[in-house]
Amino acid sequence: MRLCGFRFSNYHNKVRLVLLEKGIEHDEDDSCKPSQEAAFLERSVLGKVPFLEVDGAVLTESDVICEYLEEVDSRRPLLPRDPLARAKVRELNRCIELHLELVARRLYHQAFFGGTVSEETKREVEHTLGKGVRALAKLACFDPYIAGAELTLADCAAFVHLPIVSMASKSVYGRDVLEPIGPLQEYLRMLGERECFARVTRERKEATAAMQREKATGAMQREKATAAMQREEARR
Ligand SMILES: N[C@@H](CCC(=O)N[C@@H](CS)C(=O)NCC(=O)O)C(=O)O
Repeated sequence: MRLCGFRFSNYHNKVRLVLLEKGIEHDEDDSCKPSQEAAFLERSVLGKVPFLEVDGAVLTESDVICEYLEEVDSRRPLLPRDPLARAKVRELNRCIELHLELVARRLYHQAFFGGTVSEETKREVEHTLGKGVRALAKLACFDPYIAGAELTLADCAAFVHLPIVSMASKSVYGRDVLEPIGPLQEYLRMLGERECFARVTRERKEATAAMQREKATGAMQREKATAAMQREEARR
């Protein structure tokens, strides 16, 4: 199987964590960026990443991919056996992705990409995030993992998404909306010490640095080209 996406994508990294924690052999194409080009839509129906190529088929949606991995390889389970406990893990996952990450995503344009978000959007997002935070505070156990004594899929989701929600809210509101969730930082630090989690973090940072270098080189090349054009214009 081959995981396609890029290494500073939180959703891509969630699937990587699952693959690595489970010790599933796989290939990775970390050069895939989201696109609405027809050729890319042939590979990923919504033009998003990540997607998993497996036996000539393609699976999209990181949750679907993680659950598929859980079904095909249960040697190192990341979901409890008990149906109710399994559902509680999924409930946590849903809370983190649907009621926190997806909501905070509306701030990323301003928080990370130099854009501006309207005051109305900021207000709406802050209100909705408040509800998600309240829910997460009730659902999370931190005992020591987010769903209890065992590492689960919900830890993989929490590790990649919650720091971004914190960063975005600090940047836009000047406060961390996740602060009321007391043990969160300690919990994320504990997860970060696990070998696979540390690896994904290290490789995310390397990918981000490489992307920034590429951008800087591109900007320098554009500046040089503009300066050359201006010199040429001045000579005419
Ligand atoms: N629900 C999707 C979300 C994936 C997602 O939003 N990926 C981002 C990159 S981190 C993306 O492809 N964005 C482009 C877009 O939304 O068109 C999943 O769980 O896989």
